[in-house]
Amino acid sequence: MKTKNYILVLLIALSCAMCNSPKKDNKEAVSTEKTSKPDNDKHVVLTPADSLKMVNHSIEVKGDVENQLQLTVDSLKKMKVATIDDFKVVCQSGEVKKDNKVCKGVLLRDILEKAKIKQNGHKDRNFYIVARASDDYKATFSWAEIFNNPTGDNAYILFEENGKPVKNGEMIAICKNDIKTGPRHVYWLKSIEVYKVK
Ligand SMILES: Nc1nc2c(c(=O)[nH]1)N[C@H]1C(S)=C(S)[C@@H](COP(=O)(O)O)O[C@H]1N2
Ligand SMILES: [Mo]
Repeated sequence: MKTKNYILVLLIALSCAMCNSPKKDNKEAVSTEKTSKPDNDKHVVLTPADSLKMVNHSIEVKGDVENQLQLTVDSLKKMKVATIDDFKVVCQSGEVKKDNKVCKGVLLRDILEKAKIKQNGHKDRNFYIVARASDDYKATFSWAEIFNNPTGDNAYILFEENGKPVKNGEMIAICKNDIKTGPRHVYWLKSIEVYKVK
């Protein structure tokens, strides 16, 4: 009787141990494909004709705003224009893509104040702002960065570089105090979109 019980306990223990053993077939899911990945990091150079198709003559300010705006270079020039000195565009890779001596632009904050974010009381502060380009490249800002942080004094919509109209579209979104300025440097700018965090 005693040995029978002993064998029973042993069998139960053994089957439990087997249940907890790691599954072998998980291995496949971890395997990575190194060869077939598209190279999303490359900087595509378009033909002048294709590049021209990306140009917008105005940018739309839309989303959770009281006043939808269509802004042109001319309308930006009528706002408070700032001069930005020595602005470098540095890619995530560390490569310097552009080294501007002087730029002109308007604070993103001034534009958002003109559009008036639809806030429901002073605690309603969880908004994100997307600067979107024609090629669907985009950069994101937060309400707190723009209205309650030094970044608000450094995020601009540029229309002039070194005394000339900007290249690659007519307006560029930038954030001067970013560590790498390439990522939030949005050329072919098409819209500034305000959304509430759901
Ligand atoms: N519309 C748009 N803006 C963009 C990009 C892009 O692909 N499309 N590339 C970004 C990157 S990764 C960098 S480093 C800078 C400079 O890129 P450039 O070398 O293509 O000018 O612009 C940024 N702005
Ligand atoms: Mo980049």
